[in-house]
Amino acid sequence: MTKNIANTAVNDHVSLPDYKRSTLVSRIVHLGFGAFHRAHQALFTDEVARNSNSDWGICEVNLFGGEELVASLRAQDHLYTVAEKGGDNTLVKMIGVVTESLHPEMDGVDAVLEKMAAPETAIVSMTITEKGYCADPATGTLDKSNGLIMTDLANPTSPRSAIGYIVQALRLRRDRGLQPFTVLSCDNIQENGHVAKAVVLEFAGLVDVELQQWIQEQVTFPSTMVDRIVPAATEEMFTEIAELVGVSDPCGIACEPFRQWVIEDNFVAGRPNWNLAGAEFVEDVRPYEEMKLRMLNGSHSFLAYLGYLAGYPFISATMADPAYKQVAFDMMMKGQAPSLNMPEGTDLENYARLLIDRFTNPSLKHQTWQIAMDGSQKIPQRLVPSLQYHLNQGSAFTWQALGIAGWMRYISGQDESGKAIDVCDPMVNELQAICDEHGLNVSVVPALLAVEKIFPASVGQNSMVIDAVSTAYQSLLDHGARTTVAALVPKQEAA
Ligand code: NAI
Ligand code: CS2
Repeated sequence: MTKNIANTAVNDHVSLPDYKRSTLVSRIVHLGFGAFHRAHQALFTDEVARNSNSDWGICEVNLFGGEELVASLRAQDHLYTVAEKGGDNTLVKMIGVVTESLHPEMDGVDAVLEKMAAPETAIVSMTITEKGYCADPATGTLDKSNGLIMTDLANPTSPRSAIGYIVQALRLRRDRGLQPFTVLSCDNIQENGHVAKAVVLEFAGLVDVELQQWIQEQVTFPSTMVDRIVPAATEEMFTEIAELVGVSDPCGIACEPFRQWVIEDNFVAGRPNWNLAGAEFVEDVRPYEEMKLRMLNGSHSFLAYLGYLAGYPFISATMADPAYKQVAFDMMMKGQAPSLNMPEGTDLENYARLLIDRFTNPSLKHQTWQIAMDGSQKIPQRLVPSLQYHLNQGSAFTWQALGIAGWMRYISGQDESGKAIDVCDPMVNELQAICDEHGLNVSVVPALLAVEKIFPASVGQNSMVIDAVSTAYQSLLDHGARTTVAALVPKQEAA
């Protein structure tokens, strides 16, 4: 028998689940057993079980990929470890709240639908990446030209997309006279609950208008702000976790110590007391979401594109460059913060300083390439709304313009030394066709700004935006990313 964390004694310092796992019930079905969920929602739920007599367990589902991960999870009794890596110490926790797992390729589509439609399922939560919502990124409405959506609309009882699964599972519940579940989006999307609701309702309306009405009346879609930096797993990380735990854990994941979860308290069939693990329940999550998406994710994307182009493989490496560190802070405070409308007493400067420290954490190897992925889905959340704010105010949007120019230079598919870039994006074909037509030439800027799925016309067709992004793009061509970023450091600080 292969040794794993379920059948081998682990090192003493690993904090183990101290509750009775056999009493847990799969009340949550989670779509997207990726890196983030393991270190965030599952860990919060585990902590609730440690701090109370909660019976909330999770059935994990991966709709796309990750079959090996699911097989490994099953082999180790659905246990796995999380290593929280601070600057100088690491805490290792074993998570025990995962009760079962399903995968349509391994268990069939119906097994997943039946679990979602089971009477005890109270929440269907999701970390399926921005593209999983099959929404038009600029408007947040259902993208009916999306291949998965077209397939699911033609065959709604055997879905492939997360949206198709949710609608079909809700149809089964309605037909069986069961109460609905809450749909809980935990992805980095502005008003993620509203976007989830919009795409689910629109899809339902196209297959069954009465079902659409039932969902509208019965189902809630609370929005959430989720935060914890969880880089994708690497071989180096697995080796480190094996040393810390005493046995290898193919489902283990490392992350930063910081975590935050702000949730709209609007659940139709109950919820765990995630507040016992530090989550905050609020009436309106929007200001928190906007703060995080613009200050953290906006500057993260900026650092990812301009860092990658400069040859920095990790965010911590870009932060070791004093110019990048300074410009990231300025972008947060001067570029993004002014566009926010926060509750009184929010200290945005303190928040920005914390973000700079988190990005600098040298023990996290967060690849610039990973964050650069799926830019077409991220830029509309992270850079466009603040740019729009500055246009309305008549104020400078230098950082947003350079961030967008960095993305355009990155998706050309060729780095500054002429090496190929592996561009991952659901719109890669459309975007690279535009890039190929123009080559590395500033004429690509208006052509990309005209892609309305990413840039609303009020931004993409605005001559000030076209000029500012073109100037930044030309500088990237003429001088490269490092020099272009350094030129944004205010003179006295550069001296
Ligand atoms: P991951 O790559 O480890 O996992 C992605 C998950 O999404 C997988 O479970 C996969 O099955 C699923 N997925 C991918 N495409 C899908 C589709 N079209 N439909 C349905 N499911 C799909 O990524 P990770 O790190 O777990 O991040 C996932 C999302 O979580 C991010 O896109 C972001 O929205 C959110 N998030 C991630 C953070 C991080 O630091 N990793 C922090 C905060 C939020
Ligand atoms: C990152 C985020 O991959 C990305 O695009 O910006 O996943 C980031 O790490 C998280 O939002 C932090 O909470």
